[in-house]
Amino acid sequence: MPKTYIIGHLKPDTDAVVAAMALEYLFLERDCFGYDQPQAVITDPLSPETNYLFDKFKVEAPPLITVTEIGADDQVVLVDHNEKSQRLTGLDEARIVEIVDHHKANLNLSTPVFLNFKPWGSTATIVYFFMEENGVTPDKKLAALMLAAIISDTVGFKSATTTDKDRKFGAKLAKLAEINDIDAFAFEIFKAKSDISTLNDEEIVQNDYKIYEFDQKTFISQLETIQQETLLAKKDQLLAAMANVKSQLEVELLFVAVTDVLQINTKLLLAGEAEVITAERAFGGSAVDYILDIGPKMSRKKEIAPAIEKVLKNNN
Ligand SMILES: [Mn+2]
Repeated sequence: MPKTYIIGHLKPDTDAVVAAMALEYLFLERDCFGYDQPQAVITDPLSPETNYLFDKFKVEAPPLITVTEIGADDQVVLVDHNEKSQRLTGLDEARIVEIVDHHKANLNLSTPVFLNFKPWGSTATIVYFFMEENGVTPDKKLAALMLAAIISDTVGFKSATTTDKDRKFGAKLAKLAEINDIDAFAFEIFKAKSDISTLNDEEIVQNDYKIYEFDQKTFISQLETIQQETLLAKKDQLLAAMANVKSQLEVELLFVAVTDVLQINTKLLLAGEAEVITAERAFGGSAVDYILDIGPKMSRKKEIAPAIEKVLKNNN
């Protein structure tokens, strides 16, 4: 019997994993979606933050699969991503039947699929909306994880991507999860997110990155942390690691955003002179020793990547 795999992006964050689990829950509760054996899966290991949350709430992680497990009769629902560069490598695009996402669409599929895009703060917010529409209530643990996903993606409802839907559904999920102190829960999540103790410098640079096909191929990674100063203190090692990653991944520009989620501030680490010029044009100000303070901008999706893209477009 065919299966329906529900898959988040490569190097999944909490939202990608939890939104997949929440969709599985919804699809199992309601036959009307018509999916055979819906199953949330991951295709890369969990982040320390997601591991922390699964330990805390004693929830089992979705199984880790490889592309060879997806058969010719199986279907795939993508969550929290859409473009090819962020999908499971080798995934046959003909398997995709639905996409649930809150990122900019960059698609050219050859067949019609269900597209559920909403410009909200997290994919978990969108899945909660579908749950409400269908009269489905997540259980207590899933509610806690969905709240965590919203908090993680919106940096505790402080990112520019936050919408009223995130706040409203976040409050409902907190009630279902019996979490009274949302700020304390957010701080726990930020602490877990900041834990990069098991990573070497190149892994730190690549911990949460996206490659954008702008006029120049551009790598932007983001470290959301409560220890911005500690991270910047090892700037020289990070710059060396950035140079290595830049040549390994064959990107033309490489930026690492070090975002202090408590102070609400981002400092951009710049891999070289081209990045310095681009960043100064995009955000104003002057870089000092390959660091540019871009102030309270925290959203890669809404603030950082678009500003860089605009400068690169105007260059040509
Ligand atoms: Mn997301």
